[in-house]
Amino acid sequence: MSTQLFDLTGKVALVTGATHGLGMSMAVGLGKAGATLVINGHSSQEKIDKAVELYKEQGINAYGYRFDVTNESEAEAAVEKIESEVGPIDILVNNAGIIRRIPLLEMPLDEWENVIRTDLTGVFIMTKPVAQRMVKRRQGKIINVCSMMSELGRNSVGAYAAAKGGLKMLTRNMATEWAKHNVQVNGIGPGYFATSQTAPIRVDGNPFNEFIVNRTPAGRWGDPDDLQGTTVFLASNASNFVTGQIVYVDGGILATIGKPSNEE
Ligand code: GCO
Repeated sequence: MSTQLFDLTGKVALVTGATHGLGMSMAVGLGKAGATLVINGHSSQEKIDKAVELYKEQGINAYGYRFDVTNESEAEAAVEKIESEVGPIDILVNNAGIIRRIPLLEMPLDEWENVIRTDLTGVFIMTKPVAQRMVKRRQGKIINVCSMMSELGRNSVGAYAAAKGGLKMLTRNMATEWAKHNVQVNGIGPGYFATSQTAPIRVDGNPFNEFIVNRTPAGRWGDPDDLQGTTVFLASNASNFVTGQIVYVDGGILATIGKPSNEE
């Protein structure tokens, strides 16, 4: 019974930006639960092909498509193509995102717009053609990758925080509009994870590294695999009456104000 609840056999899952990092780890979780994976990237076809090979090596049925989630006509055409070549998209994970660490007083408008366009508008652009089809079929699971910055500010990440805070509300609004069509929309908010995105702030000697370990009740950076259980849950029948929630997978960060560095 419980394994059936979480089984994704026969489902098609599109995970954006899943050529590396957290997206790849979430996608592996879905693939291991039985889903056929479709990943996207927008840099090079070579990078996408390499990632698809990595999935296949793990016994996962995977396909890769190159398109830009911020380009409406490309995203619409890709959804059309994926549905005719692979099958109806049952699960969409909006993972593609970027960050710029620039203080607001110095933030050039074009960098601000780039972050908002990718991390917030991109989710709207990508989700619309997928959800139109899910609503017609009366079935679908959408997972938006939020952040600690959906709840908290931090010096230098203002545009990212604005986008991820917006994404939390976009998630709730999508959930509101589509619940009656049996489409569930939830968010996953990763805490601080050891990925290439956080590599520049994880280097030895950077006080931020120690700060995060101290600020996280679990006392460590997240391992990308820590996201797989929540992803599978939100993609499966186990969560059929769960919608509009943001599940923070953060080792306890949001539960606490933190502690002084001299405290165990
Ligand atoms: C930062 C980090 C974060 C994390 C993550 C936290 O500079 O503060 O990169 O933004 O990537 O999103 O949830």
